Amino acid sequence: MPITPTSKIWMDGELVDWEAAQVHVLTHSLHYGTAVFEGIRAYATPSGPAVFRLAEHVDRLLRSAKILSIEVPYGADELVAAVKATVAASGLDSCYIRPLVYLGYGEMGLNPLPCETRVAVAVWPWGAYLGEEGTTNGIRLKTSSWARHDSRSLPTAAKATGMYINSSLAKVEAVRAGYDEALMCTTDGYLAEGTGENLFVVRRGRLLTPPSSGVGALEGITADAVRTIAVDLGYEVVETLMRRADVYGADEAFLTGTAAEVVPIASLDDRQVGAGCPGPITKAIQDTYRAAVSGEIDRYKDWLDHVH
Ligand code: PPE
Repeated sequence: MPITPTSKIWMDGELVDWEAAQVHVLTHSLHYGTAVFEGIRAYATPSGPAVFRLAEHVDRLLRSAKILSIEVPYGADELVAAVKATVAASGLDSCYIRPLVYLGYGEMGLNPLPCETRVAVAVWPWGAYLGEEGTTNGIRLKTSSWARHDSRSLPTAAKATGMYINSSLAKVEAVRAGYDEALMCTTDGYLAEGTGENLFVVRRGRLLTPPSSGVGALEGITADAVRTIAVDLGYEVVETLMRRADVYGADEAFLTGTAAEVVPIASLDDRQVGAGCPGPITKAIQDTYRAAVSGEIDRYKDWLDHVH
């Protein structure tokens, strides 16, 4: 999806022109994938643009950095302010927000410890990540031949750039085969997550989701919101290990993520999921999520951090 430039990018403490946000080709993170990042969204609300669960995203960014032994020269409050300043400078009502903590130019070699940490925040307008059609009518999913990386090889709780090679391989395989998205499993064949989304399966009125740390899935902030919404709507949510056939036989299934939001799964490996897409529970959660991020539900107003 092409990026539409906005006016400013926050870089190491100041807002610089979009075109001026450049790095040297010998930037450490470019060579070894030693960076951590976040994906956040700001939404239009009746009281202006608001960032969804900003504090939680900044918290996860700092935790990811800690896991990789990257020292971040800014505290949570400064990063929250940086995100809001970048959104405000864009003049946009809604946008995608990409904070990036990376190791800069100056040192080379695998030891990251002597490297200087740099921080950037960029924002741009981003529509439906898996397409409008997918969001409305459901996506076609394919089980990937690439296993999700094992937590003994990579710290799956960290949202680190290098780890996304795994997701990219799975995505390319799925797209080349004519599917919208890949579903990745552990090396033992348990369902983990999409390339950039968490998984929910609906069976007999209950929501089932894989245990994040057990299967090497990212602990999604959207997934957490969806669990709260589901419980508020009266549905039970259960963490359980599942296999691909559990999706083949599901009543409904959907993916969640900041970029993707709530996306129904129409089929997995060419087996239609449930009776039609989206199913009623998926639809109710999707509608409630959309209303929540738009500031239309009082109960979820704490999730919104207003920019102005
Ligand atoms: N799993 C993975 C692997 C993942 O990358 C994401 C977010 C999630 C689950 C859902 O997490 P959360 O956003 O906290 O609900 N993926 C981000 C990056 C997407 C991209 O293409 O880049 C996102 O949605 O912003």
